[in-house]
Amino acid sequence: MRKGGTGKRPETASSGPAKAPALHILLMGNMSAGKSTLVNALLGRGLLPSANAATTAKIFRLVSRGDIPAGKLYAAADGREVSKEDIRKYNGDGRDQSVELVGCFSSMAHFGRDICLYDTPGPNTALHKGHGAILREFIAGQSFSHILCVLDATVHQTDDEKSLLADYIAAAQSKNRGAKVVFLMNKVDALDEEREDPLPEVMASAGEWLKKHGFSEPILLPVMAKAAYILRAGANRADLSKDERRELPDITKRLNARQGELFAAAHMPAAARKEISQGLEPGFNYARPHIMLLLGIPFKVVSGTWARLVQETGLRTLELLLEYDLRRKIELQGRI
Ligand SMILES: Nc1nc2c(ncn2[C@@H]2O[C@H](COP(=O)(O)OP(=O)(O)OP(=O)(O)O)[C@@H](O)[C@H]2O)c(=O)[nH]1
Ligand SMILES: [Mg+2]
Repeated sequence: MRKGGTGKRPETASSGPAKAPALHILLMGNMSAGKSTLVNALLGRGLLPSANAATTAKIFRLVSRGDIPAGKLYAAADGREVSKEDIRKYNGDGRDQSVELVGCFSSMAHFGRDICLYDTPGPNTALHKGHGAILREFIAGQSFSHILCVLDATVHQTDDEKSLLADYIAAAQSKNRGAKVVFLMNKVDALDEEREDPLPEVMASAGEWLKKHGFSEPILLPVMAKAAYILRAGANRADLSKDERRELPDITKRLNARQGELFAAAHMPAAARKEISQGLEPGFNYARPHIMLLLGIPFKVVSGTWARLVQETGLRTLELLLEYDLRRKIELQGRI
């Protein structure tokens, strides 16, 4: 396992004794489906490498601890803070097969417990045949409470996706009988741009496809990981690239036009839907955060507006679903 770090001491309680994580989330999906972008959205900062090519080359074990400041990541082995550049180097150094980090999914309630998430390489790359083997070996050696499978709405129902379902998701599921499988239909923003299929129809067709491949009554959530990441990183005033900053006005405009459409199109059990809807912000605010910033409106107000926009990306639905399971688990253990 990789240690790494920049030499700075962590200025948080993260250096205290580790608690056993309550959730173990396996994040899987084909190359460029948006797994690492999703993790960056959870972190509120673009720390994990993401690009439109085979990118993640090893297993990233990320423990989320509620008391760590937003946007910070530390090496699990020695508690040293790591930068985006350090992580890029670990990913490319070709030595260890995994990287262990500690950070915080700061928009999620943790109830005093850690959440462990594994970002993995997409197995369907011709150039890096080892990625499939890394993933297979990893699945065989670990136990998971959740299997999150990121599907790409722009390249959906392909042979590669069929083999992802049959060779990897099914393998992880059969090894972890009690694990909850959640499918995320990512990049639904790209579908909208083309104005080809209405979202509910895309989701219905995906649900049928999953059923046909052995996943009956799948939980299936539409998401826009990139928009969620850009909004969160923008709200944290984190290091957005020039292009990402340029995308902000368009993202806010498009999301402002939505009224809970992604949540309505999600497939999930009625009990979870009811509980999640109680955790979502009720109304919707049509103010434009980037304009509010320019007008000098206090940053707290702006970032609250951004949080409501993130809700329209579907990311909050996933977070609340995980919180719901976390709470149930802790209740079962009699610790809440
Ligand atoms: N349009 C759109 N693009 C996205 C979205 N999420 C991610 N992307 C883009 O998809 C590309 C791949 O994203 P990654 O997060 O690197 O994908 P990955 O699944 O981690 O890929 P590997 O690590 O190679 O397996 C990047 O260019 C992202 O900006 C989204 O919601 N919408
Ligand atoms: Mg990746």
